[in-house]
Amino acid sequence: MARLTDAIRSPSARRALVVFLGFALLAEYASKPLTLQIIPTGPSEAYADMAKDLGDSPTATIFEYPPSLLHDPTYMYYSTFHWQNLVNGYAGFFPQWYGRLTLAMERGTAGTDRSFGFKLSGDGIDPAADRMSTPGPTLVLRRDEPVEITVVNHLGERTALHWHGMELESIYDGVHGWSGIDKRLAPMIEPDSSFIVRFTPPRTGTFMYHTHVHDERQLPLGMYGPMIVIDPEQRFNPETDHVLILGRSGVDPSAPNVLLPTTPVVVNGERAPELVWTAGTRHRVRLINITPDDIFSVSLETPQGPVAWTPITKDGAPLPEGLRKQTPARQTIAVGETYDFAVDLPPGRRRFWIEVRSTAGKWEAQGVINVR
Ligand SMILES: [Cu+2]
Repeated sequence: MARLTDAIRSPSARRALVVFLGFALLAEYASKPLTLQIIPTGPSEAYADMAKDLGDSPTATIFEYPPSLLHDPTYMYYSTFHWQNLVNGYAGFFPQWYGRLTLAMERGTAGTDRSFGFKLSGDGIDPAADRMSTPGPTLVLRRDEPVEITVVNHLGERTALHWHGMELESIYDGVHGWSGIDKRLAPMIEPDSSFIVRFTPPRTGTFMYHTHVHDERQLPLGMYGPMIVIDPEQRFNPETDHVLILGRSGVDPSAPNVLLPTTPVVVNGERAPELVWTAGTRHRVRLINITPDDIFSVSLETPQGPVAWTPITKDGAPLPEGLRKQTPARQTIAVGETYDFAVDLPPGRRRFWIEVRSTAGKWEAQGVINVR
């Protein structure tokens, strides 16, 4: 067990942490269990949120990473806090060409349940799709293809955007005043200003982007969205590839900065989504939890019990063959986790339900999947 008892107070301490965690990953690669203790201190608002999240047990466990990612021990540092899979970036190579996207954060009609959303435009995006979406649109990126995303803030309040689970240079990772190295730190994105983010996804899988400022207010207002990475030779097929992203929706006007226990749980932004899947083929389900603070039990139910699915990846890391076993479709999922499953549907019409419950069994949300 390795411990960092010093607070991350200075840029040089942060740099040391990057290197330390790089080596920590190598230790993990050598199959030694490893625990890190991280005590955040710092002036930024996001930092205060993180300190609050850590509470009395600021312990983070380093996860196992596929050997293919360990090109260089200084690449990344990777910690979980109680938010599983929080990646805060690495220092590595930076390609010169980028596919360009603009992700504008927009304010919707005042008084609506969810008044924030995103508009996506740029390379490969149909200009007709230029409308606000809450939660944000699915970003489909290709492995090893550099992308440049201009994040524009039209919210009328400060924000910052985190690329959850993605390995990227630290400064782009959206924890303002903390992501980055030395004096080059991630800025707060002020109203009517923008920040350009550049990265190259190193692996395929399911990720997310989300606000890293005032989570209890901005997340339920819709400041999150799915991000998936596919193989360059693959084509994304929305008919068989489905995101189920869990969040909470809306803020109470009497307490607009606080998450209330009554704030509804939503799946893909809907309280009761209705989906149509094609019969007689294999589907991929990408389960994401980006509520501010929930652990759920999610299942695909029929009156006779759950359907079967096969786990494929966890947090964007492919599962070893031994774990890819067909099992009843029930999964516990904490904040910040992603799970991908394969679901083989036989020919013929049927109908099942996405059921979201608290770990204590309380019903939270339900969607319908019509198979045709
Ligand atoms: Cu995150």
